[in-house]
Amino acid sequence: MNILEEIKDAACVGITGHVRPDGDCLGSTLGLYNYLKVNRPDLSVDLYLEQPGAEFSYLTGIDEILHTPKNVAYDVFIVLDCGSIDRIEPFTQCFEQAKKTICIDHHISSQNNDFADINLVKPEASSASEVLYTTFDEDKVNKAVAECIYTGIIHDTGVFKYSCTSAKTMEIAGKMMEKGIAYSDIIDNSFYKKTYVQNQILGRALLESVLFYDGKCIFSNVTRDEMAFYGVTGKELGGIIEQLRLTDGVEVAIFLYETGDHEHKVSMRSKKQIDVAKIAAEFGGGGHVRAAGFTGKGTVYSIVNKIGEMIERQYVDMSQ
Ligand SMILES: [Mn+2]
Repeated sequence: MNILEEIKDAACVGITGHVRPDGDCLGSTLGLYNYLKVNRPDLSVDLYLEQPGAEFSYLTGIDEILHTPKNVAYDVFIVLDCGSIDRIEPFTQCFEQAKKTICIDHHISSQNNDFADINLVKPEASSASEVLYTTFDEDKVNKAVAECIYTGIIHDTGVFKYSCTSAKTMEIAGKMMEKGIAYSDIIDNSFYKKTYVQNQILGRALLESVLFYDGKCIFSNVTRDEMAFYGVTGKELGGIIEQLRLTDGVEVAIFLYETGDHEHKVSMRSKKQIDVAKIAAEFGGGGHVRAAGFTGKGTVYSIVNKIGEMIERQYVDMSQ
């Protein structure tokens, strides 16, 4: 796919990504937004997303993101980094009213149900940003676009370390570096940087973590009271699951934070064997084989017990 070809007859284009935008969601949507701004100056482009985190403020165009849907019938509406239409709320009406829709994504097929008119879905790609880049003309990518693509790639690969990272991923990242981006700053400031309270709550979550299933699994949780005490939101708890995953001997890490009465947002990571996307799907969530999540009803222990049973079932299936 060449994205400029796909939209060549369009006068107005809308773009969105998934709810609670992460680095890849922002990198891919803003990457496309900036690419179209530069290479189709005649085009009217709107980008819709929820309010992004402050750590991404260096991305060009981030202040132009719209948070409420316009009542416009777009010639083309493009959804990135999103496998299902129910994850673009509250911008569904823009999608439904559009004359043509395109989805550019990397979620596995059981989660991407080809909901658009044209679907470019590459489950083997590291990130939606990587898939998007393949639709660009290389010589039309400027530094601002390169910063977005690079950001998307480092976030969905955990800075080039998850198994979704391929030689192709590195090649694209290298090309982005050649555009003169401040790659060390991007990695430090958008990925690794933690505020003082984020480090405090990370320390607390690690201190209270529990190993189970012969040390193959670990979980920890943060309550609403604790979040209020430290003055943090769910968005700021991002690094905790990653540190849990790194625990020696652990195959699956689970992190939960309370979002309501008997309701938790649950993240899971696995190293090599367990398919956490499959587990998340059973709870109505989604994600990737090694990184997935869902919103779970019940107490921390009831949710973790259910996940534990599913992990055990996968081990049993593997041994047969
Ligand atoms: Mn992604």
